[in-house]
This record gives sequence, C-alpha cells and structure tokens, in this order.
Amino acid sequence: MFCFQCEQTAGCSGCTGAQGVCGKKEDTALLQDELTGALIGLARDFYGRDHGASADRVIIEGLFTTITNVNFDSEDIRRRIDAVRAERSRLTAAVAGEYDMNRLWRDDEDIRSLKSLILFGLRGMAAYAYHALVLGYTDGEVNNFFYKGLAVVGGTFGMDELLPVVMETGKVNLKCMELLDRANTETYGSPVPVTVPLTIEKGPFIVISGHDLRDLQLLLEQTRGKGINVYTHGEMLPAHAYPKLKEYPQLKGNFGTAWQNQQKEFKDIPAPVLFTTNCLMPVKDSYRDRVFTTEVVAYPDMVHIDEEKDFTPVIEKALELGGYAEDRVMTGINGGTQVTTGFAHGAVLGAADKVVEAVKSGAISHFFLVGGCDGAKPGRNYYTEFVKQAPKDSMILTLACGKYRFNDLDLGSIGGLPRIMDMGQCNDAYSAVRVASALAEAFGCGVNDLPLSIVLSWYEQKAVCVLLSLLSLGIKNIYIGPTLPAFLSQNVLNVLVEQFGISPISTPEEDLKKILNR
Ligand code: SF4
Ligand code: SF3
Repeated sequence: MFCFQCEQTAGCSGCTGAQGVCGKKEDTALLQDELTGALIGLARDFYGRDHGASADRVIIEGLFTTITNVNFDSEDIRRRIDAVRAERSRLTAAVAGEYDMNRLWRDDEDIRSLKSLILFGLRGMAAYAYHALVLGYTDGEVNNFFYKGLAVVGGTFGMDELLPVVMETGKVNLKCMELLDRANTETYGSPVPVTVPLTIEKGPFIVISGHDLRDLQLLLEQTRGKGINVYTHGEMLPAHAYPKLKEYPQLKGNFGTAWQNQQKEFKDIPAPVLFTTNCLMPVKDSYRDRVFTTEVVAYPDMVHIDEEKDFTPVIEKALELGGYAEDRVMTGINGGTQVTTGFAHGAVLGAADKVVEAVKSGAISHFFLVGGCDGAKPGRNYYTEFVKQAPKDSMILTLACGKYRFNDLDLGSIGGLPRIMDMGQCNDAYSAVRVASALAEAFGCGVNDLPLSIVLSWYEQKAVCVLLSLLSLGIKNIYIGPTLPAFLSQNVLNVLVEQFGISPISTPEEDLKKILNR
C-alpha cells in the first residue's frame, strides 16, 4: 500500500506495508485505490457529457469513503467499487479504462503533488457535497467539477496545466461550502451563540459524532420522550447552535474532546456512540459492542445504520447500558466545564456594528482565525499556547475540531463579545470567509489588509479543500501546521510560498511576533 493523504502519515512521507498509522489495513488501502481508479474511469467517461444524479451520488459517496478515518471495511468498499462499475455500464459501454493509482503514486513528484492536491481536495469537498445532498441541496457546477477534477487526475498534464485546476478545486469547494451552509441554515435555522455544558446527566444517553446534522435530527426525532439524552462529540458540537436542533430538550451537551482522544474517552462508556463521518479510530475491545456507524462510515463487525435511518439498535443499546448513575461533571482539555459555539456568519455579522466600532476605537487590535483539524501529534500544543499568548485585546475565531485544544478556556470578552468565537465545523470556514469579506468592505480594504491572521491546523482532506478555498480567494500569509503535507513537493511548496506567503508554524512566540510586527 501507499498512502500519504493525511498529516500523521508514517515518517512524514507515506504509509506503506501492512497498515497505515490511522489503522487502515493494506487490503483496505488497496481497495480504496481501486475505488478511486474506478471513479476516475467513470469521470473520464462523463466529463463534459450528460451524467445523471445517480452517477453524481456514486462519485460523491466514493470520494467521501476514502477520507481518512471514515471507512475501514473492505467488504463495504468492494460493494462501492461494484456500484461504480454498475453505474458505468448502465450509462455507457465504458470508453476509457479504469485508472491504476500506482501510476499516480509513482509519477514525477511535482505532478504527483499537484494531482494529490486536486484528488484530496475533491475528497474533502465530496463530504460537504454529501451533507448538502442528504438535505436535498445540490449544485451543478460542484457536481460537474468532480468529473473534471477526477479526469484531470487520471490524465497527462504538466505543472502549468495542473496549477489552475488546483486553484479551481478551491474555488469550487467554496461554492460547495456555501451550498452546505445554505442547506444547514435553511433547514435548521441560522446558528445562534449558545453555551454547551460538558456535564453528562445521569441516565441513558447516546453520543453522536461527525458532521452530519441530518443524522442528528433524525436521532433526536426517534429519541423523543424515550428518557434518553443525546450528547454531541467532536465536529457535531456546533449543532447545538441551530434553532431547530436546539429545541429538542434531550439534546443536552457535548461529550469528550477531539477525535484523537476517543479510544481513551470511550473506554467503558455506559452509552452507544454513533459515527456519522470521520474521525473514527480503530475500535478498542472496551467499547466495541457500542459503536454504530451510518452514512459512508464503516468498520468491520460494527452495526451499520442504513439509509432507512432506523436508529432502534442505538436506542436499545442506550437503554440497556443505562448511562451514569449520577450526573458526571466532565471537563475540556484545560479543565473548563462548558464551551460555547454558534458564532457563524449570521451571528457575527449581526454584531458587525459592534465589531467594527471596537476595531476603530482600538479595543480590538487583531483577529486570529485559529482552527482546523485536531490530531495526536505533540506539536499541536502550539495552538493552545498560541491562543493563550495572543494579545488580550485580540479576538480568536475558531472552527473545526482543532478548537478543542482551547475552547474551554475563558479568555474574557471585549465589548460584550467573547474573545473566543466558535464559528462551527470545518465547512463553516465559509462563515469565516463571509466575516472577513464583510470586515474588508466595512474598512474599505482588501482581506489581506485586515488585522486578521489565519493559523491553520490540518489533519485530513477536508482541511486540504478548505486551504485551497482560502488560497483561491487570494488570501495570503496563512500559517499551517503542525507539519506540512507530505504530498507537497519542494517545487509546489515554493510556488505556494512565493504566490501566497504560506508559512509552516514555528513557535507561538515567534509567529506572534512576526504577525504583529508585520
Ligand atoms: Fe497513513 Fe493517513 Fe493514509 Fe491512514 S490516511 S494510511 S495514516 S497517510
Ligand atoms: Fe476533525 Fe476529523 Fe478534520 Fe471537520 S473530525 S475537522 S480531523
């Protein structure tokens, strides 16, 4: 096997051998390559031609399946490969062959680097397109681009031809995040700031993890009046802010911290855990009888909830396990007992006058967007330290699961606004873009001229597409860590440094000094 798509890749260069660092086994990795090669074949057939909604869905699901920590189930991936082939032969006599991913992995390193940016970006974007799709929202431009992007990955192109497609991936992903924002806010209302307790009340409960709001809503419907409480985990936390979700009284709070702590936090948990997306880690024996998956998430021998969305097995498990006997006060990484969320574009722009006034009066000196994925590497303390050391008159905007490093800190407020504002999931980077553009407009300058710095943490492929979206907007001087992607070749990195001023993180002290003296 060869895989280097995520931040924890072996030796910062690539996972090979019998198993990846994430626990993905070689046979699963090879099947994921086969699935991707089959998708490229389908895309080559249909790029620029009429393709129906079912082909779109096969592509979106197939790409989503191969994101890090989503699907460990070879059987399931085999079924998906069959589905791609069936779709192809249903639509046409296959014109182009399937693609052998080894050609990509063995390609010239600059070509491989640019194609990887496109492919991994498409995988991240597919997850967002999927969440929008299940709420009934699709976009022709977004769907068409999956075909174009995949066809390009399977084609023969030089650096000059690939670079614009890399940027286009970012541009189209912005559109896709906007689509998902519309799907989420039109379905569940515009997020409002809320305080979310970390205490787990006594009695039966269910923990739901991942990004899919629709799964949460269906679960809340089915647990109505059953005496079962529901707690979010990981990227599901921002769901508390959506008016139509927060009105369910049994949606009580948030369990645990970011994904990489799950094997510790789920040990002997007296409740089932439902995974709607990444990040699922290899399941330990201490809780393997209580892990449920749905959507494209799968793990061998775990109960999978199919498209009918009958959550009865999860509900029965919650009743059987019974939860804690007494309320249990839990804390975040820094000892806080509650967190806040809901500062999406609607809420922040609703307070735009206050924000602009605070900047003009000098009460706010700087905005930092510190967010992205969390992960297990020790270097990620950087983000906690960065936020702690940021000047007291600066605001911290955050999003995605990286926020668990510091979201339980009480850093006070400025002009009635809390200094840490959680904008939501990784896809809510769209909110950050909206807020940045509105500020730029209010101050009559460009986004790069704002007192705003972006400090990203990355782990998997959604972070790749979000980064490409920010670059496609011309946003410069982004800091990225904890390490640079293994799939950036030196030449491609040079382009990103020259054109966009991308920097790897160093130490919080040094980076803050650089940023504030700029
Ligand atoms: Fe390795 Fe990451 Fe690929 Fe898993 S997803 S095999 S950890 S590079
Ligand atoms: Fe986290 Fe897996 Fe990326 Fe949506 S849940 S951000 S790592």
